Amino acid sequence: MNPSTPWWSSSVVYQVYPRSFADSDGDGYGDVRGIIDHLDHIAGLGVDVVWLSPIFASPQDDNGYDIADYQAIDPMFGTLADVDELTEAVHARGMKLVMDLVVNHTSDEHAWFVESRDPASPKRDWYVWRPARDGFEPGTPGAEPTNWGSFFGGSGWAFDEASGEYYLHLFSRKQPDLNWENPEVRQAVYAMMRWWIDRGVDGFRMDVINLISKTHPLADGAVNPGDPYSFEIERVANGPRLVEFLEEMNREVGITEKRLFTVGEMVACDLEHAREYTAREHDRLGMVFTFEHVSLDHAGGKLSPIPLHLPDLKKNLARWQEGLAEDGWNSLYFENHDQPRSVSRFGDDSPEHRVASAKALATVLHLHQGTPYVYQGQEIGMTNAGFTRIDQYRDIEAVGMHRQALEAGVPEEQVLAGLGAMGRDNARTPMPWTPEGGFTTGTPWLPLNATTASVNVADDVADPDGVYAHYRRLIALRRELEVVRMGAFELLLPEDEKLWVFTRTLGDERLLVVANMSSHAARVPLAELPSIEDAELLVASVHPGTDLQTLAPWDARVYRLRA
Ligand code: TEU
Repeated sequence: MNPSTPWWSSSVVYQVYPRSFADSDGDGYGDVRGIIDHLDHIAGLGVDVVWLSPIFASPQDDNGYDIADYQAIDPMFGTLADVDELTEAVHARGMKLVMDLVVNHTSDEHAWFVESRDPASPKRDWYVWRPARDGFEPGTPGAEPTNWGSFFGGSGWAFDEASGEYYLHLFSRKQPDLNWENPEVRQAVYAMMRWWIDRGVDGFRMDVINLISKTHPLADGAVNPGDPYSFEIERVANGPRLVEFLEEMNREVGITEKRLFTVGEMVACDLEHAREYTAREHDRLGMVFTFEHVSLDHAGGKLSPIPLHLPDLKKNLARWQEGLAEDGWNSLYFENHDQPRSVSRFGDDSPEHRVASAKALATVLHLHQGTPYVYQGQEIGMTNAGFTRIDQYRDIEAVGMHRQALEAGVPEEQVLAGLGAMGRDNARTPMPWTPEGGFTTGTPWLPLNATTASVNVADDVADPDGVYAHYRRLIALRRELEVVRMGAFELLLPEDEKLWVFTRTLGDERLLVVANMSSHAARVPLAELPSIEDAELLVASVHPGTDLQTLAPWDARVYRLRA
């Protein structure tokens, strides 16, 4: 490999959502000790990096994405000593540990914000405080400083009785946005990041990091018909000082110098932005998470899902492959704690096709160029939660969206169907370690998936044809073959609605990936593909028939072509 190629370009990341991973003390919530206890499950996949969703002190309004103290562990998850032990255990297995960095906002219970509530405090300017709109009585309808909406519904501004002013919160009202224009805020964040690095952490996944620079002065945005709030994303995302802040952070924390892992989660991040943020000539970010490919099946919003049109997904990924081929770097993901389960969304979660479709999805994703992410449970083909009533949901976004949609007159049936398909709790049901559950000895904070008796770690791992074994194979293949890491990508048959076909080429090494992404047999137009004569079959999602002419449902194959 080119020595200037960063180490993570050969890595695979496993994301742990701690509250749902493993509960060691019976309180119904996963914890750090639970992760330590199950570390071999993760290491056994062959991954290189473990990313933990937030475990810091938090009122848990947004499951820990509302942080009250960046340097303390929430008692529900354990202690700092537990985290030190986890860090050591991760390193002992040759893996790296990446923390979630949530610094667009804090909790309203963070000491910084508590202080900031006092208009006379030196920390007043650490958050985004504004008086009521000109000519409006503070606290009355329409008096918010701008018409911005919050991602979780309602206005993006909360009124503070005591001072008569408003503070900005792009997420819940318990998640006030930090004012990154203030250099003291930035230095405090960098100091905290250095503190974690000194404790042994190897990098950060940066939550909504492209929202830290807003367009000033803050002003009303365009409004869609029928919507009281503006979501003109340009006003809050990819702002004029973002690059400056990212470079400053990189320098002050020593990100490039210490070869730390970074991935920036970015709403409204297109290819041009991604290139700008990840180009290697600059010291900004290692890679970004875009939302483009996980928004293709949303019509109006995420509560109005539409069936996925396979060509859209293939072509979107291909565009990013080409766009970041020469410079920058791709992250590759189908799932995380905010997205529904991919086997339910892009695959077929019926008992007949679940395993094969999970394996086919894994095959296509892991044969792209970039850093693949495996979200806990994906490696055993977990399905959506299957909730049918609002009282089953815990997610602040789901509860808020449900309330708002009902207020707007949307029939509840439709709302529940939307949440059932796209809601975030779909991916947050506890890890089913055994057919009986095995997540907790107490009452789990969110019900286990109803499929646990048949979809669980013990059964899947024991099956040589299971999903876990397939992931192991794919991850090993990335390690073994430079063409998987570095080969040029070419999408074939882009308009085919069932087949996902591409090649990877590096020198005279060439791979052909052919996948039937449907629950019906598919004919392969062999004449339009490179010949597989004498090719070696490296990976197959189902026991393949002898020829490639007709593919069984969810039959995904990787061939190494003869030079
Ligand atoms: O998510 C950012 C984000 O904008 C969306 O993914 C969000 O989850 C929502 O689905 C939009 O409809 C990040 C975190 O991953 C998420 O868990 C947090 O709730 C959010 O930021 C706030 O910190």
